[in-house]
Amino acid sequence: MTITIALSKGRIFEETLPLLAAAGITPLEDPESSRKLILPTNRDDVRLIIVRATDVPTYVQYGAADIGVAGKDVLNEHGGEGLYQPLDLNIAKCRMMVAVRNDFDYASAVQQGARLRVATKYVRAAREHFASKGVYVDLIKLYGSMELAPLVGLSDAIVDLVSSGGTLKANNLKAVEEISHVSSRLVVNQASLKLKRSAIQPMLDAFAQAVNK
Ligand code: PRT
Ligand code: MG
Repeated sequence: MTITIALSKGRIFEETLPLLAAAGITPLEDPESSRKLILPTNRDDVRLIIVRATDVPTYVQYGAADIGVAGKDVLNEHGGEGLYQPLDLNIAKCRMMVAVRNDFDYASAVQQGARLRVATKYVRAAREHFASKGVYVDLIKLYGSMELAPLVGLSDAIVDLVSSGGTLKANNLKAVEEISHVSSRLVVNQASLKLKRSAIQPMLDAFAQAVNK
């Protein structure tokens, strides 16, 4: 019985390493230097697959991976179908915010009932947020570098993730509203949990213990 864990490169991989270690799992290669997409671990029965952050829920939903780690931002856009989400890992933390150019008066625009153009990768979260405020928006779907959109006139505002705030600052943007706090969750394929419980449950317990430390 092999357990496949889906992770994305970068911050999620880095911040998941100590949790894997707590479950006795050490990757034998570093995804930053290896070109392999399937990484062996010190355990014969556990392997890692390296996928795009937005694709983690899809691999787990279809059972191509048994377990994965994904941000709440990503899970909310995916919808979470077929995924058991037992644990908030409290890693890769940031906030989802509305941001505009420093010279844009967001409060007056909203108060005057202006129809705002909002560029974002998080169309679902943005739609829910502005609908709940009763603000009319035209959403423009982007796949990255949202910070550019207000600078070149593509949009009035963006919905993006902010951690240090350095990217907004460097691009003369300001955050004007917080939508949610974001961290990453463990996701588990529901069928895997039933069929491979003897291998998966001890991992979940070890992760939970490491998170609560
Ligand atoms: O980068 P790539 O296009 O391959 O994919 P990705 O951006 O989906 O992956 P990755 O690894 O960058 O992000 C994975 C997860 O980390 C996200 O789904 C979030 O849950 C979480 N996370 C935590 C973040 C950030 N912090 C973060 N700061 N994801 C992205 N950012 C970006 C943000 O979009 C903005 O461009 O960092 C920039 C802002 O950072 P500051 O520090 O300048 O505010
Ligand atoms: Mg990124």
